[in-house]
Amino acid sequence: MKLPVVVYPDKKLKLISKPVESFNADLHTFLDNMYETMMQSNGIGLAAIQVAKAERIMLLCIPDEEGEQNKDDLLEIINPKISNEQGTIVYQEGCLSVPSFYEDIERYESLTLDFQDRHGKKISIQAEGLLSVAIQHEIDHLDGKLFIERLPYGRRKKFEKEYKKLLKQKKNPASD
Ligand code: QAP
Ligand code: CO
Repeated sequence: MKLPVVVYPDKKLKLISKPVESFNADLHTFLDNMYETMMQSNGIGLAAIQVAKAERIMLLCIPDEEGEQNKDDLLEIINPKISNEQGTIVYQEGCLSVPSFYEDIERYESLTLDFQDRHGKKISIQAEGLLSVAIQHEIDHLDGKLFIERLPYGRRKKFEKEYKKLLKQKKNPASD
């Protein structure tokens, strides 16, 4: 089932998500619904708060060299913690909760991620490049933070102006 995506400026996006404690059938159904929502929305990453659940859950499915998303590459990440952050990378980010806006954001180039899978099993991976960027973007969601909050003042102002115009157009498409 595809779930509705919460979009900025909805205040839910500011909530701090809580750790997952039970790895039960309800969690598995929710993860499957998140996957459907992410794929049908053309996303490569999705945090639970983006579908209104304030729990420390995120999905990532990074495209391969051909730009294809394979279910084999799906990462279901629960209760994540990053460490060993190194280097910097600038990447043009977007977000399903901030539709039609993309901006360059600086992140760590590589990191270690510790998390649990859908059964509660502990997993540790190394990430670099786009995967590292995506992990940091999604963990920000779990901490109530959006990528637009990482923009310098001038670019943030420009965003607010453009985004308000866009929301107005969506409300009243006849005004074009
Ligand atoms: C987060 O973002 C991310 O505006 C995932 O109209 C972004 O999947 C990780 C999307 C950049 C790493 C690098 C955005 C789809 C998808 C839109 C997404 C839109 C349709 C964003
Ligand atoms: Co996002």
